[in-house]
Amino acid sequence: GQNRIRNAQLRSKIMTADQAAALIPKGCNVGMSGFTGAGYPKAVPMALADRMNAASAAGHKFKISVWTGASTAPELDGALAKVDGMELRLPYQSDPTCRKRINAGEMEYLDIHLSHVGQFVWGGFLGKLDVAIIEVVGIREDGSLIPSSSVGNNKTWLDCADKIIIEVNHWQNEALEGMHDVYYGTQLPPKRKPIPIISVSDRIGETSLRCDPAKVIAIVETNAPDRNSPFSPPDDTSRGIAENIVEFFGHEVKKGRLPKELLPIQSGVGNVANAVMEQLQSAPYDNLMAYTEVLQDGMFNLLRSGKMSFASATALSLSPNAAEEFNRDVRLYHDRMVFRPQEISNHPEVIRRLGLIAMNGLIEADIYGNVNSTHIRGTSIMNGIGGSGDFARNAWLSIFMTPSSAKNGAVSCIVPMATHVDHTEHDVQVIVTEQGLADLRGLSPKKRARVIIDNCAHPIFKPALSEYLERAMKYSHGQHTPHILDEAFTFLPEWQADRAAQEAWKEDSVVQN
Ligand code: 0RQ
Repeated sequence: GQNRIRNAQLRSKIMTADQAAALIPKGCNVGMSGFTGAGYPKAVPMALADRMNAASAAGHKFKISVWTGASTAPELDGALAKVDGMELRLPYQSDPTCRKRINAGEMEYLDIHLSHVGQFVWGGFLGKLDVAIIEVVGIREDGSLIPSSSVGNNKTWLDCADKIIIEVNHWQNEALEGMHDVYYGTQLPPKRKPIPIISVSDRIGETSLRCDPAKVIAIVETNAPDRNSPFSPPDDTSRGIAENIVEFFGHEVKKGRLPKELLPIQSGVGNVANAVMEQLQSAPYDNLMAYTEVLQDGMFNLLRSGKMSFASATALSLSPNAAEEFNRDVRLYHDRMVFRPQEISNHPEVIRRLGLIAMNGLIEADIYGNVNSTHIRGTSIMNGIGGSGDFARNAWLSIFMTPSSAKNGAVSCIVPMATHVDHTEHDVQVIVTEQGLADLRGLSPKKRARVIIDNCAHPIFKPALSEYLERAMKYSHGQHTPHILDEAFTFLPEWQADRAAQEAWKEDSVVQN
């Protein structure tokens, strides 16, 4: 512990996770570190879950509100959701138990653009932050904290919380020290100044997180890996999507609309995003750059092979194999990677200035180009909007990618009208599936509908979508964005069951009359 905790005054605060969890009051707001399964606290949340369990066995309710950077892991979201210990969760989650509780109406969830969280807290819109629990690699002599595999909202939590609990994780590589860039120049309006990032690799801040030692109530030492889930190897569908995107880049370069080393890339979470990065490995582009949120295996491999010269992110989200490799060679990446707070990695001003190519997943897109990233059947949350809105609206080129169908072909991901809209037709420039790619730029709604159906829909659903559009273009009251409103959601399998039940009920009541 001595080497990692170099500040003598703070060393006296070392205790067990149980002792630290005992210092967290019931009903408080807790800001935790963690972003896409990286850099989350690994011991105190579980100890807290045990305390909650004991309280509930004794007939008391013990809940807290949990704020993070983004998704965490079973040891945090999973453990707290299992004991029904979260009153409210924000801003992004992807835990199965957590999701179940939210969709059962047992837990509140606030789905916020990831770049907005910091300013919401500073603005006081979310209430007081009582406790911060932050995983770090170590503590410097001056008491500042060396961030671990994600920065997320840690700066905001440390600045705003009344009390701070630090987890020093010995599993995290000490050589991460120096790879972070924590910017301390953000202000609230009307005092804001430009954020001086002109190119992806610019450093504008400090390598550690400032921390007031007087607020530190506990330090807990851990030795546990990040979530590090493996990615599925690219299948035909994700390879098809990736090939369509790479072909499109070639077309754009030929037209002179993208430079030959492309523009800085943002790539979303998940297998499809990872497959696209893998595909770039064999594409004819060099000196690629990334200005993104999450650095997954595909992007790491581009850095390793030298196809990508620099990546800026807020979190490292690697598979176990890639994590092992990164840990072994970390020094090689010191001048090729930087990790920033999420308010900077996702900042609209910087995204717009750098002119990013943003690539994110979706749940469904409608024929006019509205995208649903978050809700199954318009009512159940999947994960959350994450950073997709920060990037989609402000990127130079905004691409959404998806398999054309879900649930083994039972559900079309291209629908007449999205059941929930996260990204409007104005923010979506390109939609791509394994079937093909629709470039929507410059197209009016009816032309967009034609090209989305023709290029992106699965052949099984294409005739019905075409027929819907044709009828809407005959019978819709308005002919700017034609719809047949009482049929707009009939693509949902559930709708057909509901409809059959309704018809049966109608027939019954006619007979009875
Ligand atoms: O569920 O595994 O239970 O079958 O949704 O779908 O196809 O595996 O795709 O992993 O890329 O996730 C939008 C959720 C896509 C993700 C979303 C079901 C499908 C499967 C996942 P199962 P896939 P992906 C920056 C960017 C928002 C945040 C974001 C996401 C599951 O990309 O969370 O973009 N995006 N952040 O079966 C019913 C449909 C469906 C459907 C998919 N139409 N109907 N189920 N599914 N389409 C990073 C961060 O912000 C951190």
